[in-house]
Amino acid sequence: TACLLLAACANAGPAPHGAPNPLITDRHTADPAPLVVGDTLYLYVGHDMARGEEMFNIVEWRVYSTTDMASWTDHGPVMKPTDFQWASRDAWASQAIERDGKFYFYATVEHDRTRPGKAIGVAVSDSPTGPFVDARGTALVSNDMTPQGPHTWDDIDPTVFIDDDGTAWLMWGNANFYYARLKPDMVELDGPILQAELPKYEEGPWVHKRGDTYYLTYASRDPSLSEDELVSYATAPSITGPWTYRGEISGPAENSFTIHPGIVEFKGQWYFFYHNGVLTVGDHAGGLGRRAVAVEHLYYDADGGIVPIEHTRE
Ligand code: FUB
Repeated sequence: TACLLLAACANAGPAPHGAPNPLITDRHTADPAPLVVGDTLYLYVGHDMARGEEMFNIVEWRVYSTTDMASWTDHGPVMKPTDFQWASRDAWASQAIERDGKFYFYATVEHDRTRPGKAIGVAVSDSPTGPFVDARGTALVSNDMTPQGPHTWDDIDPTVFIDDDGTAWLMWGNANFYYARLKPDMVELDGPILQAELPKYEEGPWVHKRGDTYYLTYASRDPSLSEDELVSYATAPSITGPWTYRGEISGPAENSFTIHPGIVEFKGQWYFFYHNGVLTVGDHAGGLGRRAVAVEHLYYDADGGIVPIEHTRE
């Protein structure tokens, strides 16, 4: 159905990007977050360990690196949720960014029992491969800071961006899309938490800039197209919007319900990272809580639109 809906087909032939999909085959990995540092691309992922019908059991974040997109080095775990002393479990989506020679890692976790629900922590390291250490001792964003009512897991999926003027922004959210300025120290919010309306918004925002245009890519849902998440995007003339919806760019991920975009330019080529549920590891078939990260080339049309992306397999 993905092929019919979006011209985005799984299993469409050899990957044209030199990277064999799935990228990591010895364990299940989810929520890929790429970061380019010099001539190396680092990829932060959650380590999926759900068993049976369990929804998710993501025990740690790991980082991999490549200089050529073909061979990948496993640097091991960079952090686990309880390295944030105030957190209890659930290494959900993350993203790292560099500022002034330090690396800041924003990550979703389950708060401890004093404040049930998801929260976002920030950790810091001198190296992209960690180890990362909690930079605050408390959550950067937690359930009591956003107007979510009974929705206790809307504070998930941070994406972080430093604008050309040096201002840093954090964006996140499930069902609601939130954003806030960060202080130059990168570990405190600087001003109110704001909200923007994005059509069919579900979760997993990722922001990038190309030329003068800001791109906000996110997991979306439209039951008239698919029961599973798709990837949609909007563009804007500034990081604070106004965002113009531009459509869907990626069909559902095979066998995983969720899809989670991560976009970077590396050595002159744009890449789209995502996850799917096609990988079997040992006795454990792929699925909702056993995902596998993958990558495709990303292209823009003459109007700056993102060309719909085909999912490939090795
Ligand atoms: O991996 C756990 C959650 O599933 C993420 O936070 C969402 O983006 C979805 O991928």
